[in-house]
Amino acid sequence: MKPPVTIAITGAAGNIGYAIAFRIAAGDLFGPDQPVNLNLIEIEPALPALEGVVMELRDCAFPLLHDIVATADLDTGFGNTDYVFLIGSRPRTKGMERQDLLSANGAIFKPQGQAISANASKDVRVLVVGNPANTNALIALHNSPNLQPHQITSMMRLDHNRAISMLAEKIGKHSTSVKNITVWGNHSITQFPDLQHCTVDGEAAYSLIDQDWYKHEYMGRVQKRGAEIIEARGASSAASAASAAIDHMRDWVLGSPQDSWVSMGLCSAGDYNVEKDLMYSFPVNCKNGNYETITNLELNEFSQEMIALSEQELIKERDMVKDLLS
Ligand code: NAX
Repeated sequence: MKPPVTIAITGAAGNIGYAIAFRIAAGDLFGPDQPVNLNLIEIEPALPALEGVVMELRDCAFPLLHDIVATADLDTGFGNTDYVFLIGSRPRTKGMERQDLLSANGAIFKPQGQAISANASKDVRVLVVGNPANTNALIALHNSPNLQPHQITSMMRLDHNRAISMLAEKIGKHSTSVKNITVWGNHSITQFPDLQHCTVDGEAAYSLIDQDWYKHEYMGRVQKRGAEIIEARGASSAASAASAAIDHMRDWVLGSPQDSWVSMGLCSAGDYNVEKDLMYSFPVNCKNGNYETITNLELNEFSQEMIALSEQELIKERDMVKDLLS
């Protein structure tokens, strides 16, 4: 057996936290030969509920699960962590403007970035799930002086997986037939599920679908899937979000399938004319513990317009939190 790795999860008593902790402890993240320690982080009022999660984790007697820390203290929670899932965030409440939401979350992700920078292992990898995920990730990044930009990413994998499964369903194929979908941009309704380079069993997706369906049904359904789930379940996506977070981190660390690419929110280096220093979703391949942006795709006019639209939204979000970006 390998020595355990330490994984921190914020918002661990919440919906997604509750779903992801058990899957990680069961070995779904790094496989059946990788023991794990879990550092579960919550706000003070949620610590009693978190204690219940800890009891259940212990009751599973997971062979791979070693130490469990449950805490509201960030220095303790991020101490020596190798992998971090930043899931807990401030939800939008009635009457709250986007600016208020961004500021409220800034108050969370700034100290978390600082605490990760001060306490986590040097090679820590951080995935931000809590919304607005891309801009929260940017705030965390700007407040983590000891981390390199490539160590913090934001989650677009749920959107990516949704885009794959909805296309597969439409064409009557299995999701594994679908390759090279990108969901560009922000985790919001400006995200762009792009089928220009996508293939299904080797055939161009563009030749299998009707452009009208693509632009007027499919895109909107992917973009608004979160709302569709809330309508049906009376609660937001939790198991699928946890699953996507595991997919994202696993691929980042162990490598993504090399016959396709995945979508990840990362700090823009200016590829595809996306302004630098925005957390923006690009197509990437992951290998040897790193991700590499696919930079050579030709984009048609429609794709370019959609990519720029989401970029504009992220620039506005960044402007709203500029006081938090050091
Ligand atoms: P819940 O409200 O069920 O749980 C959030 C938990 O975070 C709560 O237990 C709360 O006490 C805790 N929390 C709040 N502030 C905290 C802080 N400063 N430190 C530690 N914990 C804190 O929400 P849940 O359904 O689990 O969703 C979590 C976040 O994921 C939300 O922001 C949600 O919008 C976002 N999502 C992001 C997705 C993505 O694709 N990027 C998809 C799923 C999800 O909607």
